[in-house]
This record gives sequence, structure tokens and C-alpha cells, in this order.
Amino acid sequence: MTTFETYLETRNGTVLDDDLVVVLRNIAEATREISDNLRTSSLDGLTGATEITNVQGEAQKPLDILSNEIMLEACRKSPSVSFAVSEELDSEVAIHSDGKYAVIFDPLDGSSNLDVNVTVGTIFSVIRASTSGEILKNGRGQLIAGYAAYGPQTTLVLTIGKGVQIFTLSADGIYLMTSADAKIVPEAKEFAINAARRSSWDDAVASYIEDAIDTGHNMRWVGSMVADTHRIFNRGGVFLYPADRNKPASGGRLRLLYEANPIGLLVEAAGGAAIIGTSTILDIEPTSLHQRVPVIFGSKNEVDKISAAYRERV
Ligand code: AHM
Ligand code: MG
Repeated sequence: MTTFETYLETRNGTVLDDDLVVVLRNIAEATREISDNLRTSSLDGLTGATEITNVQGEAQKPLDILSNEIMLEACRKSPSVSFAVSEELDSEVAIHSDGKYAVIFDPLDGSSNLDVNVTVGTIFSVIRASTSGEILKNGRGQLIAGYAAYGPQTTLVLTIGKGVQIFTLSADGIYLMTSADAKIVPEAKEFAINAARRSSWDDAVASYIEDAIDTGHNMRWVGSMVADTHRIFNRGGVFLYPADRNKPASGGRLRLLYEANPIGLLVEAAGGAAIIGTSTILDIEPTSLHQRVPVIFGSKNEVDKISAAYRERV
């Protein structure tokens, strides 16, 4: 089996530079460390919430803080990293003054699920940015995007510019390639949405979900985007966290830079689609680090149906 190290050596046939290889190796190592900490967190007293509230107004869990620190350390160990941007930090953190790449991450996505032992994940992307002014760029500028899913297995899902590769962490702590070119099937009768927010959906989403139910689709909602995304990578379907009609200014629940963009790049690289309505996620020009956006992605034909429902209504 191809090891992650061999993959880095060959760069999967891409032109990834040596500095980016170091960044990626350190991020992968950080996910391995986070995975180790998660395995025994209840035994180590790393459960419950702290008194600290993050920039999102959410109570941080000990594992949010620890995972954030592990990811920041991965950035510090990488000489070419200029800035780190995290869901858990108010603003960007300067790392190396002569760095040229910013690492943007959600250190532990779905952390509200930690105490119920459901799959959570780390989402990350790397962009070119020597100055803080260059961080706010659209998702097409991502050089690397990926996530680690911490479930029964720890899985690293990556794009470095050519398709999507999946690695599984072995018992010896080595990532081994389990998919060289992962694809999202174009059609699947499964959708993921928080149906309790139905009264807030716009008409395009409401009509798609109504049709889906009428045509025998199944519903799945883990409440942990990495887990829902990983299911879509394995058997297709769509994920929706749409705009909230009752809060037009909020745009949605999920954050553009470290949730929607990395997942959007991975999904497109696997042949799927990722939209906010009539436009694609990767083309949104960000206006702030923690900007929230509507998020709809997954099997291409299903996403196209939702996009058509939006176009009919404009
Ligand atoms: P988090 O980054 O604070 O964990 O929030 C993001 C998570 C996603 O993983 C998930 O899809 C969503 O929040 C669930 O939201 P809700 O609780 O409204 O269903
Ligand atoms: Mg998150």
C-alpha cells in the first residue's frame, strides 16, 4: 500500500513545492496527534465544556482548545507558514514573518458531538498569503484542502491539485492510501439537512426536500459536517445547511473560510458540486475571516436540481 510519505515524495504527479510538502506533513502529523487524544479523552478528563467562549460565541471544549493548539504547533513547525486562521481564534495569528502560506482550519468540527462519541473532524486548507491582506481570497485559490475524520477509523481526505486521495491511519500510526482517486457518485437518494429548521428554509430548498421525500430519498443528519461529508464521499447524496429565511443577514450557519471552502474544493475535485444557491461556494469573495454562508454540496445531479430550483425563483 502507498504510504502517506511516498505520496508526499511523488506529490501525486502535481507540482507541490517542497515547502508545501513540509506544511502538509506537519498537518497530517497534527491530525494523528488529535486522533490519539480523542481515543482516550474521557479517561484523560478532556470532556465537558470550559468557561471560555470563542469568537463564535460558543463555549469551547477542552478538546477544541487542545486541537487548536496542536494545529497551531504544526504551523509553527513549518517555516513557510505566514499566518494561521482558526475557528477558535478571533483573528489571524502571525507565525513566520517570511512565510508565504496561510493555513486555515477548523481544529475540531462537530465538537458538540464529542461527549456522545460520534465522528468529528479537522478541516483545513492552505493558501498563498505573505501578508494578512492576502488571506481573504476566494476558494479557487486553495492549494491544499482536506479533512481528517475521527470515527471508528481515522481517515485523511486530501486534494493537492489532482483528484482526491484518501488515507486510513494504521494501528502503527501510519497513514496508508485507501483510495487513489475518490469520486462522488452523480446521483444518490440521500439528503442531509437539519429538518428542525424547516420553517427557515427558502422555497428552493423546501421544494427540493419535498420532492426528495416524495421520490423515496432517505434522510441522514449526523450534526457533524465531516461525518456527513464522509458518507457522501462513500455513497453520494447531498448536504444542506441553507440560508436562514428568518435571518437574511446571517447567510447560513457554516463558515466560508475553514468549513465551506475546503469541503467545496474536495467535493469539486471528486466530481461533485458545491453551491450557495445560484452561485458556487468557491467563487464567493470573502469579506471577513469568520463569515458564514449557506452550504449545499454533494452528488452533482442532485446539487444541479437544487441550483435549478434557485434559478427558477430569481
Ligand atoms: P462547529 O464547528 O462549532 O462544530 O459547528 C459546525 C457544525 C457542523 O459540523 C454541523 O453540520 C453543524 O454544526 C450542525 O449544526 P446544527 O446543530 O444546527 O444541526
Ligand atoms: Mg466547524
